[in-house]
Amino acid sequence: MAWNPVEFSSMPMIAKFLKSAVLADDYPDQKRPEVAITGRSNAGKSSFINVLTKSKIAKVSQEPGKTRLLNFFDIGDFYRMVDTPGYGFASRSGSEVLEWQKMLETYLSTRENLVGLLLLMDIKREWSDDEDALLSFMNSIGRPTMVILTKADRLKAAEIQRRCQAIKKQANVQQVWAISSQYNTGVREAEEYFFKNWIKPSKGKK
Ligand SMILES: Nc1nc2c(ncn2[C@@H]2O[C@H](COP(=O)(O)OP(=O)(O)OP(=O)(O)O)[C@@H](O)[C@H]2O)c(=O)[nH]1
Ligand SMILES: [Mg+2]
Repeated sequence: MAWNPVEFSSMPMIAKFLKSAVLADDYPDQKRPEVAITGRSNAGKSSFINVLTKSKIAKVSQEPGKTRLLNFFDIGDFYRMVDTPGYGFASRSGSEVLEWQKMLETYLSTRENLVGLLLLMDIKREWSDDEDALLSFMNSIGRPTMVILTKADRLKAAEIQRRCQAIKKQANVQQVWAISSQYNTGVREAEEYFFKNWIKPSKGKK
């Protein structure tokens, strides 16, 4: 692999939009490790990418469910972030849901440079069958997932702790991350975790 990871730095890395794709033939090259980001429509995926990169690169939706494509962003020189369309958007037709599922599952299961998935959900929502299906799918293909609880600024500290414990139990995971993109809390910690655990170790894999 033609890239040299550096130590994790607290400096935000410059982000560059690379391309959008639906079909595997249109994905960019696999020269860098990729971290995919998914979650229900309106979960805060694009806001998370923006705060991570201190930019406005990912569009924040006024209208939920607008992103219909896989959007690839280069983050610094080291890795890529892939913003995926939100799921669970009720006004979508059945065939649209199936197309979405096929697009996402194809990407997740065939992309060799995918190092892990960030599964975002609003901290006030309940863990649902949709999140469960995604996490099980990632487990079944042997790729790691981080459960990230967004919009933590809407709750008091004690309630954040309670929600974290409850979702850890429901999702059956060891750890969850509570963040606020609005106030930039918890975001660096989440990035540091996936950088150190997923991106750095992928050095020299290929
Ligand atoms: N209070 C609060 N609001 C947030 C936060 N993050 C996102 N939002 C708001 O939630 C809404 C949805 O945010 P997006 O980042 O567009 O969500 P998304 O998951 O990319 O949505 P889709 O692309 O439609 O799937 C916007 O109105 C954001 O301003 C947060 O940390 N705190
Ligand atoms: Mg979005």
